[in-house]
Amino acid sequence: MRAHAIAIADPPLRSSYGLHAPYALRTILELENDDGIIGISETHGGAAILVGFEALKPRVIDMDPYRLTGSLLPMVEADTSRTSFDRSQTYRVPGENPLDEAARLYSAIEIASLDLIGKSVKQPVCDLLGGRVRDKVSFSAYAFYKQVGGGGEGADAREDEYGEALTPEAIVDQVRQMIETYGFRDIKLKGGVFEPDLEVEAIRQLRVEFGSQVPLRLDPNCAWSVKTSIKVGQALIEEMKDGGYLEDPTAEIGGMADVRRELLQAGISTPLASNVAVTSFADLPETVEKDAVQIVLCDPHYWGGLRQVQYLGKICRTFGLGLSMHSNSHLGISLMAMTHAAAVTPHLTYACDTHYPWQSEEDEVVAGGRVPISDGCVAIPDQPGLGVELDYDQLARGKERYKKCAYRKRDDEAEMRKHVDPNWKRIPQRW
Ligand code: GKR
Ligand code: MG
Repeated sequence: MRAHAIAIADPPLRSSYGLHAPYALRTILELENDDGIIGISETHGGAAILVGFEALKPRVIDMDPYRLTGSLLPMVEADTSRTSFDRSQTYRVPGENPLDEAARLYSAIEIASLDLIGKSVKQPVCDLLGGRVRDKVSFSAYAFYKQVGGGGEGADAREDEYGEALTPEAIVDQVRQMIETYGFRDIKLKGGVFEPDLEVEAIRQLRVEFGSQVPLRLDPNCAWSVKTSIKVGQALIEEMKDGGYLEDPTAEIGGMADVRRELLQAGISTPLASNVAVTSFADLPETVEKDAVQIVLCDPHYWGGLRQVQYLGKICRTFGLGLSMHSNSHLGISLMAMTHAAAVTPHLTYACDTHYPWQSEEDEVVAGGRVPISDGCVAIPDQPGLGVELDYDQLARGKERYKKCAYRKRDDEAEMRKHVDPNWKRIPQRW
């Protein structure tokens, strides 16, 4: 069992959390069996998760990858804690919430085990899990307000492919560029950066430019009060029709339920989605009872792996909820795990999120280069396992970057102060 800490260039993207740092931290996990077959996975990065993997080593070494459920699943099943923080974010410090860490660690081990099994029996991961229900998986264009510049620093700086985007017009240009390159057919805008009226304007301009065939999502990561969320919901009735949604407008299950109730009373049925208020199975009973969220955003990295995403799909279907997929800055191994998860989850009702267009070829650790996205989709390859292998030279470069990088956890607020506004403070409910 080998966990490799890497750093990958990440452009200065904005959100209500602050600003992305020049490097995003990731971890690449390798599990090697007695025959020398290696299974791989990719997950959140930084110092804390490495400590978690190290602590698990004695339980993982000599484990049978076919018997993962019996050996390690209790880690995930114990994950019944309820928290109000955004667990889709950075890996947390060990001890702060051990149950939350458990699902993340288990996910990475499950995915690497499935890759290993797939490679040993020569079957794609999705076909080990009951078989694919789709051969390709749709992803959405993920637009961000953005400062000028590409990712990386100094001699390691990357091209600024997309340029600055701090106005509605620049967001439209960014999305056009992304759609021209990748063929996406859905659009998500990360909001919570500017006055809600300006973000409403950006969504309106996206609708005018791309038409009603292209569903739109807006996600301010809880930066709005209940009142503001309702105002935005009212302002975007037309734009959110036809497969769109408002994602985490406000904080907490109770807050989301208030927004939903008020919108329904006003005759507005725009669905609410979440990867902040709802991040674990333990959140589902209250969510369903209060009709707080109509779409859950799964993510194999922190919901406990691919099988847990399949279970989540079934639960969502049972309770009449939709299912979409969350993402964070990632490389091709994560993209393939997300694609396989989506391929074996029949009740996936929306295109998945991906940050992949924001990462660059120079940092990809997948042998042969970046995973192709065409017509907005990633195809399930015929190769066994996840369908990708590690490029060890590229991995070594990623490890070098990690060594040089000054930080060991994500801190978007600090980056915002450093590069944009020395007095900036994250205000969880800014508007
Ligand atoms: O990359 O800044 C970001 C996003 O805000 C990310 O961290 C979120 O977890 O994309 C995510 C989301 O949908 O909330
Ligand atoms: Mg979100």
